[in-house]
Amino acid sequence: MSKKLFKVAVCGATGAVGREMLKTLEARDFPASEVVPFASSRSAGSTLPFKGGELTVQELKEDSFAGFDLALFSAGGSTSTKFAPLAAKAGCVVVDNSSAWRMDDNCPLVVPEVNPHDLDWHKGIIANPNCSTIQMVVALKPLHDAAGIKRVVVSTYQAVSGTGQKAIEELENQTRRLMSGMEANAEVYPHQIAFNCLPHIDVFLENDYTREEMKMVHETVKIMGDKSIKVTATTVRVPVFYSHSESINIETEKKLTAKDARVLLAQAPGVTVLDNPSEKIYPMAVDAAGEDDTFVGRIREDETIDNGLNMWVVSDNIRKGAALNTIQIAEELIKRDLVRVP
Ligand code: 25A
Ligand code: L14
Repeated sequence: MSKKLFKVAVCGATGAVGREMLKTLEARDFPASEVVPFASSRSAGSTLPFKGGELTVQELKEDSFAGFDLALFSAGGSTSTKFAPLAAKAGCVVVDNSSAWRMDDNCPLVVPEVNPHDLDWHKGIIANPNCSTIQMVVALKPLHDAAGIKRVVVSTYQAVSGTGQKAIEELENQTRRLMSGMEANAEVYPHQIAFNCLPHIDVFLENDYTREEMKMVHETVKIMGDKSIKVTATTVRVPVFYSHSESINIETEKKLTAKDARVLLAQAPGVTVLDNPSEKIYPMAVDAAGEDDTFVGRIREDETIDNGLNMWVVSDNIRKGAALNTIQIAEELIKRDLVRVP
């Protein structure tokens, strides 16, 4: 990695993902000359811990980006829609966590283990995929390269932290109240989330799928760079704080045995295979929380078709699903000498 240092803006720094971005920049010793946290006026003046000291949160404004090299965004779609182009105009390369730019033809959608080469054509704004999509494509990529994936059927079990800090508190409060014989009020989610499963993430669309489900369909094709891959998804919110789990069924062109898949996945970057049923070893949300890797287990052949596999894929949605992937993109940009707006 080059010795050059970069001035980094973290936009949405007070959120669940923004806080994790600061921690990740620190933990990976990111080559930053300066890191400045930005959020809305609500949080301006508050402080966030960084490298043993504190950083003061600044209000994000139109003219905030002068002099910065990189802007990492996780402040929701409307903030990114407004501010990411201003940052790029000021010469700052943006890596954006929201859904705003992902399907824009001018923006690469990148998971560094899968399609780092797409960074080469960036025009200033790079999109970070949806958390459920990221962990799925990390596991699909080595299998697709070896055997050609035709179809994916995925069901997710998604943690509340994906929705942000308020949802984490809602699950805590509802659990405490219900255990004390009190009523649970739902504010963040449309129904009680404690002791429940909600087959509803993001909004319903005209085809009766949710937007979260259709993100998995469209983003997977864009990241894998293969329009022939068919994906169908059911996304479910479960009462888990950190880490999304996914049941994934794939159909491939060529035959892969479960053993073949285990070997391929064990060699894949960013993947840890945890698959020893006789010892009760398989990926679990509580173990993946706080880790960087995507964990894959329960790998078995689908006995209803010729070339099919089932697997269980778990990863920390705030880390690989958001903050870590964003910073890995920034690191890959540095490696490729692409931290400049063309
Ligand atoms: O539109 P999208 O793309 O679908 O994204 C919707 C939401 O999904 C999250 C993210 O929530 C986003 O808001 N998200 C986005 N990408 C994600 C991904 N890949 C993702 N989640 C998972 N994976 P979030 O909570 O992580 O981040 C919200 C941040 O956005 C800041 N923000 C909002 N409007 C802004 C803005 N920043 C700049 N300009 C604007 N106009 C927001 O900052 C937050 O950082 P804030 O200052 O407006 O509000 C933070 C408030 O939260 C309080 N708080 C924090 N912890 C607690 C708390 N309050 C009580 N208890 C706590 N424990 C802070 O005090 C502050 O008031
Ligand atoms: O598209 O609420 O990145 O779990 C990720 C978190 C959408 C909502 C995204 C959640 C968001 C999702």
